[in-house]
Amino acid sequence: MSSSLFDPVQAGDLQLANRIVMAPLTRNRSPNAIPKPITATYYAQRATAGLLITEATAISHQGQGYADVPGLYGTEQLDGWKRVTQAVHEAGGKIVTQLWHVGRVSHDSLQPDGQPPVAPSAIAAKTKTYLIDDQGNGSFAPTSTPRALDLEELPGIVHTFAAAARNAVETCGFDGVEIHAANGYLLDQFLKDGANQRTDDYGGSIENRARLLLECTRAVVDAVGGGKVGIRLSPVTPANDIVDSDPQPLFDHVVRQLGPLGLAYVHVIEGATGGPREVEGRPFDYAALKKAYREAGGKGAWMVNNGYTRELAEAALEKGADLIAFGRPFIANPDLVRRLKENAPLNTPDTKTFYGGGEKGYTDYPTLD
Ligand code: 8OZ
Repeated sequence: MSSSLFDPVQAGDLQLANRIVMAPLTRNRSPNAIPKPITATYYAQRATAGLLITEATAISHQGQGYADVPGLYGTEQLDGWKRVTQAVHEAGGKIVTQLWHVGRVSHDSLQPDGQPPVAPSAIAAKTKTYLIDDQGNGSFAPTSTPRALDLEELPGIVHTFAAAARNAVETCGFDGVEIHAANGYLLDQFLKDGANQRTDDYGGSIENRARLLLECTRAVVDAVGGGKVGIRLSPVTPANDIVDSDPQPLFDHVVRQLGPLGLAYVHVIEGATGGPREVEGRPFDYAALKKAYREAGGKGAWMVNNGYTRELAEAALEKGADLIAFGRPFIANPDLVRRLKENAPLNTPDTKTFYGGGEKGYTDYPTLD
Protein backbone atom coordinates (compact mmCIF):
# COMPACT_ATOMS: atom_id res chain seq x y z
CA MET A 1 0.00 0.00 0.00
CA SER A 2 1.34 3.43 -0.80
CA SER A 3 1.54 6.00 1.96
CA SER A 4 -1.17 8.53 2.65
CA LEU A 5 -0.88 12.29 2.81
CA PHE A 6 -1.35 12.01 6.55
CA ASP A 7 1.50 9.59 7.27
CA PRO A 8 4.79 10.74 8.80
CA VAL A 9 7.96 10.90 6.72
CA GLN A 10 11.65 11.58 7.21
CA ALA A 11 13.28 14.19 4.96
CA GLY A 12 17.00 14.30 5.77
CA ASP A 13 17.23 15.44 9.40
CA LEU A 14 13.58 16.53 9.37
CA GLN A 15 11.07 14.18 10.99
CA LEU A 16 7.74 15.34 9.58
CA ALA A 17 4.28 14.52 10.95
CA ASN A 18 2.67 14.31 7.52
CA ARG A 19 3.39 14.83 3.81
CA ILE A 20 1.60 18.16 3.51
CA VAL A 21 3.93 21.14 3.10
CA MET A 22 3.10 24.84 3.16
CA ALA A 23 4.78 26.23 0.03
CA PRO A 24 6.74 29.49 0.21
CA LEU A 25 4.34 32.44 -0.25
CA THR A 26 5.40 36.08 -0.60
CA ARG A 27 3.23 38.34 1.63
CA ASN A 28 5.09 41.71 1.83
CA ARG A 29 4.35 42.39 5.51
CA SER A 30 7.91 42.90 6.79
CA PRO A 31 8.87 46.61 6.54
CA ASN A 32 12.66 47.12 6.84
CA ALA A 33 12.94 43.37 6.12
CA ILE A 34 11.92 42.63 9.74
CA PRO A 35 9.29 39.91 10.38
CA LYS A 36 6.75 41.35 12.83
CA PRO A 37 4.95 39.53 15.69
CA ILE A 38 1.93 39.05 13.41
CA THR A 39 4.11 36.91 11.14
CA ALA A 40 4.81 34.55 14.05
CA THR A 41 1.05 34.24 14.55
CA TYR A 42 0.49 33.54 10.84
CA TYR A 43 3.00 30.68 10.65
CA ALA A 44 2.02 29.21 14.05
CA GLN A 45 -1.61 29.06 12.89
CA ARG A 46 -0.45 26.77 10.07
CA ALA A 47 1.86 24.55 12.18
CA THR A 48 -0.11 21.34 11.59
CA ALA A 49 1.52 21.15 8.15
CA GLY A 50 4.23 18.48 8.10
CA LEU A 51 6.60 21.28 7.08
CA LEU A 52 6.28 25.06 6.73
CA ILE A 53 8.51 26.80 4.20
CA THR A 54 8.71 30.53 4.86
CA GLU A 55 8.11 33.12 2.21
CA ALA A 56 11.23 33.84 0.15
CA THR A 57 13.69 35.74 2.37
CA ALA A 58 16.51 37.94 1.04
CA ILE A 59 20.02 36.77 1.94
CA SER A 60 21.29 40.35 1.55
CA HIS A 61 20.01 43.82 0.69
CA GLN A 62 21.25 43.22 -2.87
CA GLY A 63 19.13 40.04 -2.95
CA GLN A 64 15.90 41.97 -2.31
CA GLY A 65 13.51 42.61 -5.18
CA TYR A 66 10.16 43.59 -3.69
CA ALA A 67 8.89 45.96 -1.01
CA ASP A 68 8.57 44.75 2.57
CA VAL A 69 9.90 41.22 2.08
CA PRO A 70 11.89 39.83 5.01
CA GLY A 71 15.66 39.34 5.27
CA LEU A 72 18.10 36.91 6.87
CA TYR A 73 20.78 39.45 7.77
CA GLY A 74 20.88 42.07 10.55
CA THR A 75 20.04 41.74 14.23
CA GLU A 76 16.48 43.01 14.08
CA GLN A 77 15.66 40.78 11.13
CA LEU A 78 17.10 37.70 12.84
CA ASP A 79 15.31 38.56 16.11
CA GLY A 80 12.06 38.79 14.14
CA TRP A 81 12.58 35.30 12.74
CA LYS A 82 13.43 33.92 16.24
CA ARG A 83 9.92 34.88 17.30
CA VAL A 84 8.54 32.97 14.31
CA THR A 85 10.46 29.73 14.89
CA GLN A 86 9.64 29.80 18.63
CA ALA A 87 5.92 30.21 17.93
CA VAL A 88 5.93 27.42 15.34
CA HIS A 89 7.87 25.05 17.59
CA GLU A 90 5.56 25.79 20.54
CA ALA A 91 2.67 24.84 18.24
CA GLY A 92 4.42 21.55 17.40
CA GLY A 93 5.46 22.44 13.84
CA LYS A 94 8.63 22.33 11.74
CA ILE A 95 9.82 25.30 9.70
CA VAL A 96 12.56 26.00 7.17
CA THR A 97 13.30 29.35 5.56
CA GLN A 98 13.74 30.03 1.86
CA LEU A 99 17.10 31.62 0.91
CA TRP A 100 16.50 34.17 -1.84
CA HIS A 101 18.59 36.30 -4.14
CA VAL A 102 16.38 37.89 -6.80
CA GLY A 103 19.18 38.86 -9.22
CA ARG A 104 17.66 41.03 -11.95
CA VAL A 105 14.08 40.84 -10.62
CA SER A 106 14.41 44.04 -8.62
CA HIS A 107 14.21 47.78 -8.84
CA ASP A 108 16.91 50.42 -8.36
CA SER A 109 14.88 51.94 -5.51
CA LEU A 110 15.08 48.67 -3.54
CA GLN A 111 18.84 48.21 -3.97
CA PRO A 112 21.73 49.50 -1.79
CA ASP A 113 22.40 53.18 -2.70
CA GLY A 114 19.79 53.00 -5.49
CA GLN A 115 22.19 51.01 -7.69
CA PRO A 116 20.98 48.72 -10.51
CA PRO A 117 20.21 45.11 -9.57
CA VAL A 118 22.75 42.40 -10.46
CA ALA A 119 22.41 39.49 -12.89
CA PRO A 120 24.48 37.02 -14.94
CA SER A 121 24.16 39.36 -17.94
CA ALA A 122 22.89 42.93 -18.42
CA ILE A 123 19.53 41.82 -19.86
CA ALA A 124 16.34 43.23 -18.35
CA ALA A 125 13.53 40.85 -17.44
CA LYS A 126 10.18 41.82 -18.90
CA THR A 127 8.43 41.44 -15.58
CA LYS A 128 7.14 43.50 -12.69
CA THR A 129 8.09 43.98 -9.11
CA TYR A 130 6.01 45.27 -6.22
CA LEU A 131 6.74 48.64 -4.60
CA ILE A 132 5.11 50.36 -1.63
CA ASP A 133 5.21 54.18 -1.39
CA ASP A 134 5.61 56.33 1.74
CA GLN A 135 1.84 56.44 2.17
CA GLY A 136 1.73 52.62 2.23
CA ASN A 137 0.15 52.28 -1.22
CA GLY A 138 1.34 49.27 -3.19
CA SER A 139 1.81 49.13 -6.95
CA PHE A 140 3.47 46.92 -9.56
CA ALA A 141 6.40 48.48 -11.48
CA PRO A 142 8.68 47.20 -14.28
CA THR A 143 11.98 45.75 -13.03
CA SER A 144 15.16 47.77 -13.67
CA THR A 145 17.89 46.90 -16.18
CA PRO A 146 20.58 44.98 -14.26
CA ARG A 147 24.36 45.08 -14.50
CA ALA A 148 26.31 41.86 -15.09
CA LEU A 149 28.12 40.52 -12.03
CA ASP A 150 31.92 40.46 -12.31
CA LEU A 151 33.56 37.06 -12.01
CA GLU A 152 35.30 38.34 -8.86
CA GLU A 153 31.92 38.99 -7.19
CA LEU A 154 30.63 35.42 -7.44
CA PRO A 155 32.50 34.02 -4.41
CA GLY A 156 30.75 36.74 -2.39
CA ILE A 157 27.35 35.51 -3.56
CA VAL A 158 28.29 31.94 -2.53
CA HIS A 159 29.52 33.18 0.85
CA THR A 160 26.33 35.19 1.40
CA PHE A 161 24.11 32.13 0.80
CA ALA A 162 26.15 30.17 3.36
CA ALA A 163 26.12 33.02 5.90
CA ALA A 164 22.33 33.37 5.62
CA ALA A 165 21.92 29.61 6.09
CA ARG A 166 24.06 29.74 9.23
CA ASN A 167 22.06 32.71 10.54
CA ALA A 168 18.83 30.82 9.86
CA VAL A 169 19.77 27.61 11.64
CA GLU A 170 22.17 28.75 14.38
CA THR A 171 20.70 32.15 15.27
CA CYS A 172 17.03 31.99 14.30
CA GLY A 173 16.32 28.35 15.21
CA PHE A 174 15.02 27.21 11.84
CA ASP A 175 14.87 23.44 11.28
CA GLY A 176 16.61 23.95 7.95
CA VAL A 177 16.75 26.05 4.79
CA GLU A 178 15.48 25.85 1.24
CA ILE A 179 17.62 27.32 -1.54
CA HIS A 180 15.42 29.28 -3.96
CA ALA A 181 16.73 28.26 -7.37
CA ALA A 182 13.38 28.69 -9.12
CA ASN A 183 11.05 31.25 -10.68
CA GLY A 184 13.55 33.30 -12.65
CA TYR A 185 15.59 34.59 -9.68
CA LEU A 186 19.39 34.76 -9.53
CA LEU A 187 20.29 31.05 -9.51
CA ASP A 188 17.67 30.27 -12.18
CA GLN A 189 18.99 33.23 -14.24
CA PHE A 190 22.46 31.66 -14.20
CA LEU A 191 21.01 28.25 -15.14
CA LYS A 192 19.00 29.34 -18.16
CA ASP A 193 20.38 30.59 -21.45
CA GLY A 194 17.58 33.15 -21.90
CA ALA A 195 19.17 35.20 -19.09
CA ASN A 196 22.78 33.96 -19.03
CA GLN A 197 24.98 35.01 -21.94
CA ARG A 198 28.27 34.94 -20.03
CA THR A 199 31.44 33.80 -21.76
CA ASP A 200 33.39 32.89 -18.58
CA ASP A 201 33.23 29.69 -16.46
CA TYR A 202 29.65 30.55 -15.42
CA GLY A 203 28.08 30.74 -18.89
CA GLY A 204 27.78 28.71 -22.07
CA SER A 205 27.74 24.96 -21.36
CA ILE A 206 25.24 23.32 -19.02
CA GLU A 207 28.09 22.58 -16.60
CA ASN A 208 29.07 26.24 -16.53
CA ARG A 209 25.53 27.57 -16.14
CA ALA A 210 24.87 25.16 -13.24
CA ARG A 211 28.12 26.12 -11.50
CA LEU A 212 26.85 28.97 -9.31
CA LEU A 213 23.81 27.00 -8.11
CA LEU A 214 26.00 24.02 -7.21
CA GLU A 215 28.66 26.15 -5.49
CA CYS A 216 25.97 27.87 -3.43
CA THR A 217 24.33 24.56 -2.54
CA ARG A 218 27.63 22.95 -1.49
CA ALA A 219 28.49 26.00 0.63
CA VAL A 220 25.09 25.89 2.34
CA VAL A 221 25.50 22.14 2.94
CA ASP A 222 28.94 22.78 4.46
CA ALA A 223 27.44 25.50 6.67
CA VAL A 224 24.45 23.64 8.16
CA GLY A 225 24.61 19.99 7.00
CA GLY A 226 22.91 18.48 3.96
CA GLY A 227 20.13 16.93 6.04
CA LYS A 228 18.87 20.44 6.76
CA VAL A 229 18.93 21.69 3.16
CA GLY A 230 16.26 21.59 0.48
CA ILE A 231 16.28 23.19 -2.95
CA ARG A 232 13.48 24.51 -5.16
CA LEU A 233 13.64 24.14 -8.94
CA SER A 234 11.22 25.15 -11.71
CA PRO A 235 12.46 23.64 -14.99
CA VAL A 236 9.95 25.24 -17.39
CA THR A 237 8.18 28.06 -15.60
CA PRO A 238 7.92 31.29 -17.59
CA ALA A 239 7.74 33.23 -14.29
CA ASN A 240 9.74 36.46 -14.36
CA ASP A 241 10.49 36.15 -18.07
CA ILE A 242 12.82 33.18 -17.71
CA VAL A 243 13.41 30.58 -20.44
CA ASP A 244 15.91 27.90 -21.38
CA SER A 245 16.26 26.49 -24.88
CA ASP A 246 16.68 22.89 -23.64
CA PRO A 247 15.67 22.41 -19.99
CA GLN A 248 15.65 18.59 -19.73
CA PRO A 249 19.41 17.95 -20.00
CA LEU A 250 20.09 21.08 -17.93
CA PHE A 251 17.97 19.95 -14.99
CA ASP A 252 18.98 16.29 -15.33
CA HIS A 253 22.57 17.51 -14.89
CA VAL A 254 21.63 19.66 -11.89
CA VAL A 255 19.89 16.85 -9.99
CA ARG A 256 22.70 14.37 -10.80
CA GLN A 257 25.12 16.77 -9.14
CA LEU A 258 22.74 17.25 -6.20
CA GLY A 259 22.39 13.47 -5.71
CA PRO A 260 25.50 12.91 -3.58
CA LEU A 261 25.01 15.98 -1.34
CA GLY A 262 22.67 14.31 1.17
CA LEU A 263 19.92 16.93 0.84
CA ALA A 264 16.72 16.77 2.91
CA TYR A 265 14.56 17.30 -0.16
CA VAL A 266 14.24 18.44 -3.76
CA HIS A 267 11.20 20.66 -4.42
CA VAL A 268 9.99 20.80 -8.01
CA ILE A 269 7.43 23.23 -9.44
CA GLU A 270 5.69 21.36 -12.24
CA GLY A 271 4.71 23.73 -15.07
CA ALA A 272 4.07 27.46 -14.77
CA THR A 273 4.34 28.72 -11.17
CA GLY A 274 0.83 29.30 -9.85
CA GLY A 275 -0.55 28.50 -13.32
CA PRO A 276 -1.02 25.60 -15.74
CA ARG A 277 0.83 22.36 -14.99
CA GLU A 278 1.78 22.11 -18.69
CA VAL A 279 3.54 24.99 -20.45
CA GLU A 280 2.98 25.22 -24.18
CA GLY A 281 6.15 24.59 -26.16
CA ARG A 282 8.06 23.53 -23.03
CA PRO A 283 7.57 19.79 -22.56
CA PHE A 284 9.33 18.25 -19.55
CA ASP A 285 9.62 14.73 -18.12
CA TYR A 286 9.50 15.03 -14.32
CA ALA A 287 9.64 11.25 -13.81
CA ALA A 288 12.93 11.20 -15.71
CA LEU A 289 14.20 14.03 -13.49
CA LYS A 290 13.41 12.08 -10.33
CA LYS A 291 15.02 8.97 -11.81
CA ALA A 292 18.20 10.91 -12.62
CA TYR A 293 18.33 12.16 -9.01
CA ARG A 294 17.83 8.69 -7.52
CA GLU A 295 20.37 7.12 -9.92
CA ALA A 296 22.92 9.68 -8.72
CA GLY A 297 22.41 8.50 -5.14
CA GLY A 298 19.89 11.18 -4.16
CA LYS A 299 18.01 10.02 -1.05
CA GLY A 300 16.21 13.26 -0.22
CA ALA A 301 12.42 13.48 -0.15
CA TRP A 302 10.87 14.34 -3.53
CA MET A 303 8.54 17.31 -3.08
CA VAL A 304 6.12 18.35 -5.81
CA ASN A 305 4.16 21.58 -6.16
CA ASN A 306 1.66 23.39 -8.34
CA GLY A 307 -2.11 23.32 -8.27
CA TYR A 308 -2.41 20.17 -6.15
CA THR A 309 -5.78 19.03 -4.80
CA ARG A 310 -6.18 16.13 -2.38
CA GLU A 311 -6.91 13.79 -5.31
CA LEU A 312 -3.94 14.91 -7.38
CA ALA A 313 -1.73 14.72 -4.30
CA GLU A 314 -2.73 11.14 -3.56
CA ALA A 315 -2.07 10.19 -7.19
CA ALA A 316 1.39 11.80 -6.94
CA LEU A 317 2.20 9.82 -3.77
CA GLU A 318 1.17 6.63 -5.62
CA LYS A 319 3.72 7.54 -8.30
CA GLY A 320 6.50 7.97 -5.75
CA ALA A 321 6.42 11.60 -4.59
CA ASP A 322 7.14 11.95 -0.86
CA LEU A 323 5.85 15.44 -0.07
CA ILE A 324 3.22 17.71 -1.62
CA ALA A 325 3.51 21.50 -1.29
CA PHE A 326 0.27 23.51 -1.24
CA GLY A 327 0.43 27.27 -1.77
CA ARG A 328 -2.71 29.38 -2.06
CA PRO A 329 -4.92 26.89 -0.15
CA PHE A 330 -2.66 27.48 2.89
CA ILE A 331 -3.18 31.24 2.72
CA ALA A 332 -6.91 30.85 3.27
CA ASN A 333 -6.95 27.64 5.34
CA PRO A 334 -4.72 27.62 8.41
CA ASP A 335 -6.16 24.18 9.22
CA LEU A 336 -5.65 22.84 5.70
CA VAL A 337 -4.35 19.49 6.97
CA ARG A 338 -7.56 18.86 8.90
CA ARG A 339 -9.75 20.06 6.04
CA LEU A 340 -8.02 17.74 3.57
CA LYS A 341 -8.32 14.84 6.01
CA GLU A 342 -12.04 15.44 6.55
CA ASN A 343 -12.72 16.40 2.93
CA ALA A 344 -14.14 19.65 4.35
CA PRO A 345 -14.78 22.64 2.10
CA LEU A 346 -11.91 25.11 1.71
CA ASN A 347 -12.04 28.88 2.30
CA THR A 348 -11.34 30.90 -0.84
CA PRO A 349 -8.20 33.07 -0.75
CA ASP A 350 -8.71 36.81 -1.15
CA THR A 351 -6.24 37.85 -3.85
CA LYS A 352 -6.48 41.56 -2.86
CA THR A 353 -4.71 40.87 0.45
CA PHE A 354 -1.94 38.58 -0.88
CA TYR A 355 0.74 41.29 -1.03
CA GLY A 356 1.07 43.88 1.74
CA GLY A 357 -1.33 45.00 4.48
CA GLY A 358 -1.88 43.66 7.99
CA GLU A 359 -4.07 41.05 9.67
CA LYS A 360 -6.80 41.13 7.04
CA GLY A 361 -6.33 38.20 4.69
CA TYR A 362 -3.31 37.09 6.77
CA THR A 363 -4.18 35.91 10.28
CA ASP A 364 -7.99 36.23 10.14
CA TYR A 365 -9.04 33.23 8.02
CA PRO A 366 -11.42 31.01 10.00
CA THR A 367 -10.68 27.44 11.08
CA LEU A 368 -13.26 24.65 11.39
CA ASP A 369 -15.00 24.49 14.80
C1 8OZ B 1 4.96 36.28 -5.91
C2 8OZ B 1 5.27 37.63 -5.71
C3 8OZ B 1 6.55 37.98 -5.41
C4 8OZ B 1 7.54 37.02 -5.29
C5 8OZ B 1 8.37 33.49 -6.26
C6 8OZ B 1 9.20 34.74 -4.38
O1 8OZ B 1 7.70 33.47 -7.30
C7 8OZ B 1 8.30 34.65 -5.35
C8 8OZ B 1 7.24 35.67 -5.49
C9 8OZ B 1 5.94 35.32 -5.80
O2 8OZ B 1 9.13 32.55 -5.97
